[in-house]
Order: sequence, then C-alpha cells, then structure tokens
Amino acid sequence: MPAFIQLVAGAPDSDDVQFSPGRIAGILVAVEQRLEINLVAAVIGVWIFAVRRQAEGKTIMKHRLTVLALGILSGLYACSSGDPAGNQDTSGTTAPEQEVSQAGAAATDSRPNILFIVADDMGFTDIGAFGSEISTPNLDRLAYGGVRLNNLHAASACRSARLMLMASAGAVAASDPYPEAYRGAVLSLDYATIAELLQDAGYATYAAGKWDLGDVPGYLPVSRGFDRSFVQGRGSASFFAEIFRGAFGYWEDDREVTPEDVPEDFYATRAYTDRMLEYLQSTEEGTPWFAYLPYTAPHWPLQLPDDWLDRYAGRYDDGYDALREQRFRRAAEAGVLPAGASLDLFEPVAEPWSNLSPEERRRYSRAHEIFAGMIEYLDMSVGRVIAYLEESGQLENTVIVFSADHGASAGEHGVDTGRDPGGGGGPTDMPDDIDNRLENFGRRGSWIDHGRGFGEAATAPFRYHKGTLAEGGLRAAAFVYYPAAVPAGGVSSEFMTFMDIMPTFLEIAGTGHPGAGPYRDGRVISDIVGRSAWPHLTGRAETVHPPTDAAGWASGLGGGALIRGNYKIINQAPPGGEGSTPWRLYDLSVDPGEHYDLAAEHADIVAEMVEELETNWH
Ligand SMILES: [Ca+2]
Repeated sequence: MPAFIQLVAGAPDSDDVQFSPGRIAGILVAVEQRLEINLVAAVIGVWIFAVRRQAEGKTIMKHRLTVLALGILSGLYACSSGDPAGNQDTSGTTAPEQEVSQAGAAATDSRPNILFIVADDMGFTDIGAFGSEISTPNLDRLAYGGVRLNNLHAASACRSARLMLMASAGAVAASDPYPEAYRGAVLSLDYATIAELLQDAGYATYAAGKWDLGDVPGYLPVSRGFDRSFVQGRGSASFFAEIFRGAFGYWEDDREVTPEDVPEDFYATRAYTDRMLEYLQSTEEGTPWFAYLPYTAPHWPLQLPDDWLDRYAGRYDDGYDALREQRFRRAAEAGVLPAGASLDLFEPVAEPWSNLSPEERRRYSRAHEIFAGMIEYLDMSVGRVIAYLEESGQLENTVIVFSADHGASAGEHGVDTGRDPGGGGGPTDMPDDIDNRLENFGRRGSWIDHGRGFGEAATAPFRYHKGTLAEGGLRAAAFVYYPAAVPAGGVSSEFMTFMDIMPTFLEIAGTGHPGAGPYRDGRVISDIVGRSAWPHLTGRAETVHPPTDAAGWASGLGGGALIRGNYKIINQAPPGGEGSTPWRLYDLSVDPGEHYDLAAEHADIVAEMVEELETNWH
C-alpha cells in the first residue's frame, strides 16, 4: 500500500489485500513479456501448420487462422501500448500513442467495462463506509474493496456537477443558454461528452437516471453519445407514475415517456436499475461498455414504495444534533475523514433540535426516515447490478466508481411548519395538488425534503451543504472499486474534481481526448481541464494534480470559490445571507472545516487566486 493512500486499520476486508500496486505492476510486466513471447511463437506455429495442411490438400481455413493470428498479435500490441490495468505510466490527459491501442483492442477487446453510479443529494456520511447507520451492505463491500475518496470536489448543485463531469470543464464554460430547455440552459455542443468519446473508442454506452443537461431534442443523452438511455430529463420529477409540478419528465432514448407508458407501480430507482440491466444484457459479447447510472435518490421529493416507508421508523427521534455527533464518530472510526477534520468549531446553521416543537420534530425525523430508506433502496438496487455482473462473469473486468453529486441537500420545502428554519427559509406555500400531511410523507403527491439540520448532520465536519460552495456543498463521498489494479481498503485524500472523471475513464478505456478542434457533425470542440486520476488510484502516482492546477466555481453573484494546491478562496455569503463577503482563504490540507481565515496573512495569494477565478472560471 503506497503511503499516499492510507490503509485503514480495522476496515472490513483490509486483511484481504492481496496485491500491492507495485506487485501488480511487476506481475503484469512479467506475465505480459512471457505471454508475448509464447503467444507470438504459438501464433506463428499455428499459421505455419495451417499453410502446410492446406498445401497437403486438407480443408483448413487459412484465412480465419491468419485473422486470428493478427488479432492476437494486435491485441498483444494493444496490451503493451495502453494497458488499462495500470501497467503504464501515462498521466497526461491526451496520449496519442494510446490511439493505436483502440484499433488493436477491437480484435480482442479486454478493456474494462466502466460502471459509474451517482447518488443525488447524498451527504458525505450517508453510507456505511463513510460513517452512516443506514444499511448499505452492497456499497460498503465495494467501498472497502477499493479506495475511498475524501477530497473529491463536485459542484454546489446537480446541474453544475453534471456539466463539469460530462465536459471536463468549468460549469460556466460548459453551459449554453437555451430558452426552451428546463432552467433555460443545456450542455454546450462545444464539448465532447464522456459518452461520445467512449463511443468513439468502441464502447457501448448506456445511461439510466438523472440527465439534467438539456431536456430538449438534440441535447438528450441519445444525442450526446449514449446508445441507449432512460432518464429524467430535468431534475426533481416524482418517483412515481404521476405528473408532478406540471411534468412527468422521463425520456427513453428520443421519446418522451408519459405516466401511461409505465406500469402503475412505477418507482424511478427500480426503473433505472431494470433498464440498465436490460441494456447490459443486450450488449454484444466482447464489447466493453460504459454504464452511467446517476440515480435520483435520495433527492427530493422524498418518496418510497409503501413497503419501504417504515424501515427506519423511530430511528431519528433523537434529532439531527445527536445524529451529527454519531456520524462524525463513526466516520472517524471508518478512517474516512481527512486530516484536520473536527467538530470542535462546527457551527450548525439549523436551529438546535431542542428548540423544535414536538410537531416539528416529528415532521423532520419522519422525513429523514424516508430519506434513509431511499438510500437503502438505492443500495439494494446497486446490489442487483453487482449480482448481475457476478453471475455473468463481468465483475472482475469492470471498474466501478460511486460518487455523490455534491453535499447533502438541506431543503426545507414541505417539511417545515412555517417557522424560519434558520439560515433563510424554505418555501412553506405549496401548490394545491400537493399533500404534505405527515401521514402522506413519502407517498404520491407529497413534496418534502428532510431539512437543513439533517443535511448538516451528513455534511459535518464540512461546512454548510448543497447549494453552497463551502466544503459541505462541494465535497462528494466517493470510491473506486477495481481489485485488478486498485488497492483494497485504502482512503485517498488527494484533491480531485468531477472534471477529472472523464480523463480517468478515457485512460481506463485506453484512449484519450482528441484535444481542441473539429469533431462530429461539424462541431468544433474545446479541450478539457481535468487530469486522469488513474495513475494515482492504481498506486503509481502520489498526486493527480500539480500544485499549480486550479479548479473554480462561480457563485452566480460575481464571486465564487477556487481551489489551487492546498488553498481555497471563497466569498460566498453564508446560507440565507445576501451577496458576497470579503474573500476568505483556507488551507484545506489542515483545515477542511474552513475555520481559520488566512486572507489577511496572504493577501498576495488571495489576489492571484481571485484573478485566476475571474479569468478562467467565470
Ligand atoms: Ca444533486
């Protein structure tokens, strides 16, 4: 285990570590060299044998054997020039020599499949391997069997995270105005998506879940590189077969789906899983695939099938302040907290639980019971996909990445009782067709979230929550599972962003981004910003980014946040506040809770970073 990926003592399965990255690399080199020599000899032997047999008048399919021989040779060449299992030291985002491997790999394609699972509005400590009491055995097994990430930065909200993910660029750059689309914007055609580039590399590409990058023809997944897709085109549709806030909002490929098109017992999380399993089963044998599974759970409206509604009944009666302390302890025990994490100076925005009325407590705790059930349902659904991969013999050759899309939601809608919940209120007025009586929580027609206090319980020790550029908004719980090359049982505190996911996947697929220039359909695309994390994740590189790399987020108010090296600047006002504050500067390597403002000491660093933010990220 390399020192920069911490092996966590006592983590389940940590005793089962069989391969250090160095050993893997060594074994692969040796095996590959032997295989190469032996197979070349065997192929030549078979070919000579075939020619001789044909000369003797026997019916031998010389051409087929020749093709087979060339196939094996080109496959070997692919292995040696772009080994996806981590036997190559390419840390750049574009690797021209890897383009060769695509052509070679087509003959004997052993490139790994890529399964990318996203949870929507899930907090940092909401799964077991990150400190949760919620039952997530399937995710925990994968998390402890791979490397957990505690310094992956997404964005403050769903769409900006997806823009950065799909384009490997800043959210402002990757977004284009489009008045007819939901929220008036789409993912710009100036960027090739992960799916388009993996399609170019010969991967089958599937999406099931939340798209949120343009719910209009020409911008749906089917037009952005996905062979098959079943998605919520916009955010926050009902999980059931019902029109919700004026729309149903689901699309299958290029066809808008109506509630009449789906079964009466439609439930979104189940439907995404069913569709993805269908897509995977339909894949031609030998074709590697990219499965993008951005679940909409546990995003509001908090909803569950009736028989799942009461699984956590009574579990949150002690409230969010107690839960926050418990989560922090368990996350520390699980070894997943970064250096400097502490609750000592943590100041929740939500009102203390003890100040709430009995009715308020009942509503918040009930909402969080449903939220917890949605996470367990998501875990059960992931388990279905993993079971299929195991049964079909594909688990070992599939890189599985799981991530939240940002920090926990702190929405107050539907759950509050009219009191200002602290830090600015949520909407208390609801459309007439919404039924937010306590007894209807989680059922059809309800529109609730779980409130700021339970959101903060899951983002602590990080400050604030979804919708903010504080670490509680940006930092996403994540892990990478691939026993063939990723060490088991570790935790990486290396800085990464959602923009790094595309180049990472491209490297796994043995390909690279083509760079700025002409692309499909007359488009001219921009280059990417991210860097591949694969050398780091496979134990061959200490860092993903040099200290000069920066990542920025705009607040929409002329301010924002930028991280460069260990430093972060931010001028966003606290939740409920107006406008912006003076720039603050934090050293995240020792202060991930953003408590010690260093701006006065390092005015020069602040000035440099503000200029960087304004030049490249606005
Ligand atoms: Ca989200």
